[in-house]
Amino acid sequence: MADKHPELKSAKLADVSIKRGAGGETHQVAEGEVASLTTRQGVPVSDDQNSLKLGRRGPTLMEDFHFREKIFHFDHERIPERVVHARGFGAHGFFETTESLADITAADIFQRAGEKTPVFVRFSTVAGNKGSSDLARDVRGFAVKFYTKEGNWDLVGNNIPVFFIQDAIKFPDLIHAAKQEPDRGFPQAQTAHDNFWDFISLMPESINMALWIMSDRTIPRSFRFMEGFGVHTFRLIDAKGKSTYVKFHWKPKLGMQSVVWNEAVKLNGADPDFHRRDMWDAIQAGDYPEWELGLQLFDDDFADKFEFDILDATKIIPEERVPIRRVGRLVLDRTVDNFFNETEQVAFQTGNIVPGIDFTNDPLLQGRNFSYLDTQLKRLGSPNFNDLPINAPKCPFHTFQQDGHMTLNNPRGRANYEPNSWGANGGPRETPKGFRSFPTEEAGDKRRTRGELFADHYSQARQFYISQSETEQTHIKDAFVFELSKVETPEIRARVVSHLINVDKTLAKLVADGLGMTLPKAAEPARKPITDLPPSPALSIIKNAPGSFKGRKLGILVSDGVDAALLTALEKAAKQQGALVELVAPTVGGFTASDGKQRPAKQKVNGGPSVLYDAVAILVSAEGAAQLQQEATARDFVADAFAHAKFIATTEDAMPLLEKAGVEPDGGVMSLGGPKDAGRFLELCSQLRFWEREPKVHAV
Ligand code: HDE
Repeated sequence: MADKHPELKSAKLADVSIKRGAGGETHQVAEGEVASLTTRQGVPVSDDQNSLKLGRRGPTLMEDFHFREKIFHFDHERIPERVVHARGFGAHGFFETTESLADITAADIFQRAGEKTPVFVRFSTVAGNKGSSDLARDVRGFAVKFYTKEGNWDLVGNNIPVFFIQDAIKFPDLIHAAKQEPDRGFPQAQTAHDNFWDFISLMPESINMALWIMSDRTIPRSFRFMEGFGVHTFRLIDAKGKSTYVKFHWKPKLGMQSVVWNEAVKLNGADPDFHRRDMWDAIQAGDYPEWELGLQLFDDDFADKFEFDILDATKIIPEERVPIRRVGRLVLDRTVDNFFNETEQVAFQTGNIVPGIDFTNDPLLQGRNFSYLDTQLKRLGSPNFNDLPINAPKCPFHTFQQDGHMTLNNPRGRANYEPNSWGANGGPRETPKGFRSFPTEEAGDKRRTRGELFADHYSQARQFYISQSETEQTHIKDAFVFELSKVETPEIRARVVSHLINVDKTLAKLVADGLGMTLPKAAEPARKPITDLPPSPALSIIKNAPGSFKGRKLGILVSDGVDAALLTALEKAAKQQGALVELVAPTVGGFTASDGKQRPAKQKVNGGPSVLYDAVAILVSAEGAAQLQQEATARDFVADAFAHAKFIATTEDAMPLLEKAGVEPDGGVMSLGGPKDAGRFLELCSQLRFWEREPKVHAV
């Protein structure tokens, strides 16, 4: 990988020392060439260790401009975090158009197959503050900025294709209810509290989304293993002005995968940065995360026939009804140089669209178009935030906008208005190729109202539920029981269950049983639910498993005396599958394998619990097993892997540790007779989890 900071190359850490002179003054010594430290004015600094004082033990002097500048800047380092999606992680990459869509849209980005457009993508959680943990049960943001040749297009989506509310006017209420309760300032990054479920239970339009957020979609294994959605219906406009409706989908190349709830809870402690680290590591290792862009294209005829309103963001169009056409790929191949510059200062806006793409009247989207511009000004503090390199278009741009805080790009020359009569020196002019809104005819009374079909609140929630595998249905039930058990007001619990009865009676009954309450009366539906929508298998994660362990991580627990040939064979087999391996040992300094060779470990056992891995191998020697049996963290390593339905490889020597951890060997536990079995174990791992075990261990 190219060195991003060649100027620092010659200064190795060990080469730098701080020498303190007899008078307390210091100077830094570095071998080789390094840049001199200066103030922001470029004045070289001789001493960055001591403020300027009157006398050796005297007061600090006001004239110390270097100290004043340094502290002033530090005091102003923070900008307001995003009200929602505060915790995020971004990366650079490209979008490659794989199929020309010239017959459907004039958007420049979709004209030429094979063309690559630079992108910046930011993934996020919604509810937690900037410092919250990655594995919160939450929707994930999936925001993509395409730097196209005709301007920036932002597709600011989520990893769930529906939303909680139908009208943007309810967004502040939704977010207030989800975030910390205002009197106490907690709970952080979780919806398992009264206010959230109070709001949901009073807003039946959110019930479809409630099913989605209680599913495994909200605890993804990492950003690399989740889908993304534009959510709203947009328009594509061709060169002649014809409109086609579109819904945008991102399909992860490695397939979808989630963790189980008990694992998520433990991951938040073991590695609160689990998702951002995963993305960073994958890109650094050259395993570039990749998605395909899929389009669902349809016309007014379909929209008129469809059971739901295509402007209602609480509904999907099942893939089985309108198939997905894959037209491009998104590859993330570069980590940021600086988190703040790029990930924090990136300003996405739904209003950033380009010729050939247009909005619809989805009332949520309309409200978003107002909100994002507003929020960026608040966050970034100047109307010139678009001049930050991460936000500026990569195509030429010319406006008559000028001045304001932090101006970098003022118009050149005399003309700063239009029209003007300065001819060729008069600055930019309008162009017939410029953006044109699709000319829909709009008429009607001015009212606070919604389309009639928006009143259907339960039909698609039911469709989502019946589309899940049995394991996933159990997870949904368990998640409702978990969250509602944290709700202290019994009436709120009952109100949520009263809605679930309209979704699926069995689910409602199971949740009520889990809460130890009797089944309440069903809520009164605003519109009669449709109960015969067919299942949509595309909505299940497990039914669409990739059948590969590629991109996943195998954790191998080792000790002195580990069988070197077996270890090497497992490492090789994992590599062949495109999986990563991490060694976990009693000490991070390493272990001596059976061939007498000393090898380093990546983790000490208490810092590398099995929740960090997708499958584990316990290869400890007989002595290692005897020693580790005494350690709770080693027993947890094994017991958790078992409880989280992971595939476990073991040896006869290691078995006492497994027994002590309560493992009862089943089809997901494989005893390795020798190196020849390594390949078979990795094949087993391609099923990702041994779900048959789950009903027996029931780790929820
Ligand atoms: Fe957002 N949303 N949102 N949202 N949203 C923000 O903009 C808002 C909605 C989404 O990585 C804010 O820059 C309103 C749906 C993502 O920087 C803010 C409504 C979807 C991100 C805002 C919605 C999203 C945001 C806060 C209701 C999925 C993070 C900071 C109409 C399709 C982007 C910011 C990033 C961020 C407003 C609903 C996705 C306040 C008013 C639906 C991925 O402007």
